[in-house]
Amino acid sequence: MTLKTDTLEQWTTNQTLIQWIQEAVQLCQPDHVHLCDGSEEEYEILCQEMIVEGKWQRLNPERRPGSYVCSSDPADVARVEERTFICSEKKEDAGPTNHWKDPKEMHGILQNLFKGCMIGRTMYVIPFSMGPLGSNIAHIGVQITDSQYVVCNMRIMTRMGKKVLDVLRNDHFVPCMHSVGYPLTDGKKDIPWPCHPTEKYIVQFPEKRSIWSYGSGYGGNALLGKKCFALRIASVMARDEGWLAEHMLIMSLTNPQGEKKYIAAAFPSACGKTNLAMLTPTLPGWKVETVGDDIAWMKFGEDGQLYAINPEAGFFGVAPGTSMQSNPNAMKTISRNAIFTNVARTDDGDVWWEGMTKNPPAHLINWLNHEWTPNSKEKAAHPNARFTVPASQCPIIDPTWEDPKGVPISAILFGGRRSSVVPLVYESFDWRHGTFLGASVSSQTTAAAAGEVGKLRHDPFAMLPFCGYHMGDYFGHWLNMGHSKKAKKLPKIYYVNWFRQNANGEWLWPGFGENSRVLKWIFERTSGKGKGVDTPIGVTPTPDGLDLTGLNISDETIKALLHVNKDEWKKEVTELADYFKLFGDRLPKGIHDELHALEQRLNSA
Ligand code: SAT
Ligand code: MN
Repeated sequence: MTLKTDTLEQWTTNQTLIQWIQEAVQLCQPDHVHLCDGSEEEYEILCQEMIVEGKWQRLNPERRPGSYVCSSDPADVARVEERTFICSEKKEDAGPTNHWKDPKEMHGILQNLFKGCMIGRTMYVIPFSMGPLGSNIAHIGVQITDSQYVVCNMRIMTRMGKKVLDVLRNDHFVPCMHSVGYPLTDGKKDIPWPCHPTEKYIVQFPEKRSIWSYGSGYGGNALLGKKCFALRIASVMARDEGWLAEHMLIMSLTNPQGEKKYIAAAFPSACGKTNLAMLTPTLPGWKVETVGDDIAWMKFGEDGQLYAINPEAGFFGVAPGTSMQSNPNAMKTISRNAIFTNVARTDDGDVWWEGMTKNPPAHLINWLNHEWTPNSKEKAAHPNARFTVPASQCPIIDPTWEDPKGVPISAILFGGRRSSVVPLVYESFDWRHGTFLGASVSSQTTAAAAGEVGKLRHDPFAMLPFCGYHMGDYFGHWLNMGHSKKAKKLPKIYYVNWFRQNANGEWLWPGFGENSRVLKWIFERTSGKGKGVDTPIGVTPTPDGLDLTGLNISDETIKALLHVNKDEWKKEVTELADYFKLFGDRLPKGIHDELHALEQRLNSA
């Protein structure tokens, strides 16, 4: 088909957009084109279409109104880091932590793959804003896709539709091309989860600020506003324009006196960002409210403080492990208007996953569509099963979460899953040391990415799979932000580890709501209070610095949690020095000096 210019001109005045859509139609050869308006009717029609086509099921409206469940192809369940490329003009600009291909060569590959890739399908065009419409921290993208699943998820995860074009007018947008790579050539029938069985490409062109994704329909591979735009492309924009695009939750903390502070925290995928962002404090009188659970864009404000927005409008959270015990606010958020992917279905038309209730239901249909009982060998839900839900439904959503100015950040936390070595919490000496802490994050891998689970890997700033340029330069950008002329009051930087274990492999710290005790210490430290003790790695709480009232935990356990073992840390330094060699002469001097200073403190202590 061809799409008339008149039709497009009635929809938008943006000539670049019109031309790009026309080129995409020519290349992908869809049967129809649908220009998304973002309305509820449009959403309903697509959901209904997917039900008729056997792709989705409606959940029991009495149990979970407005909600749907679907299962992906078992070969399309997580981000595919091996197939993710940063195609910068020069190889060295992608750096050693990214996969790179020459942009011209990649362009050729993609042209071949996308040729006719939407035959027999509808092409959807989705204008979306990352960030509140009109915020000067927000940016606009337009995604083309042949997946109804993607349209419905994008409607929850971003501000989407007609209202975005009104703001975009003739300005710049990030073009995001996506196809599941399953054309319905020669009348081939559609299947419940179309994707390409083998060919997958998640491609970012940083100089062109464009994204092409082929072959997958799942999460960060397909919802291109999220990791591809809001992190990989945005990190490049942020470097060039002097701001930060980070893999961080944003939350507020209010003390019993009513004083409120905002915190941002970076953890690798599936390490509890959503749980922390929605935490229910066990400490009386303390309150947590949620601004975002995955991504933060931060800019210095007029007053010299760092202000953050959540560029997303929804949560795409890990379902397994989410329960009324671990995260009651998430459970309430997903009580309606949610999309569930790769969870199990109960006999009464609801959903279930491992960890949702203490006792599993006697019978389920699992994510693979198989009959399931508690004796089954298979999992009920895939470990990376997800819910998609509007952030506005969170019972503790912060009243300022859509403030176009953003919220002022007092503390930044880094962390990962570390069963040993790393204490429960420590504070950096200053911004440069804090940047070093971010650079030194390592964590055990999770099911959020395809590959082995539980393996320790370096994940600097929790950005390893999401940094759109050379990681060494990214460290340098963080260091530069610290001496930016605009910076008057920098956030304090912390490293936390909820996952330390004893010799028997048992968690030392109860986690979840009890993490409020650590947050209280951080809150106090940012006010110049809170008792700390200098150690070679940073400032840890004194044993009485943490409020442990009402917590049944022994003195030894607390000691073990806060312990800094010099020999272990000397090994950590050797190992880090080895890792940093990867960045060659692009490792900034500031990071090198911090490593050296840490080594000296360990040797002289
Ligand atoms: O699939 S996503 O990339 O959106 C989730 C994650 O890895 O954090
Ligand atoms: Mn994430």
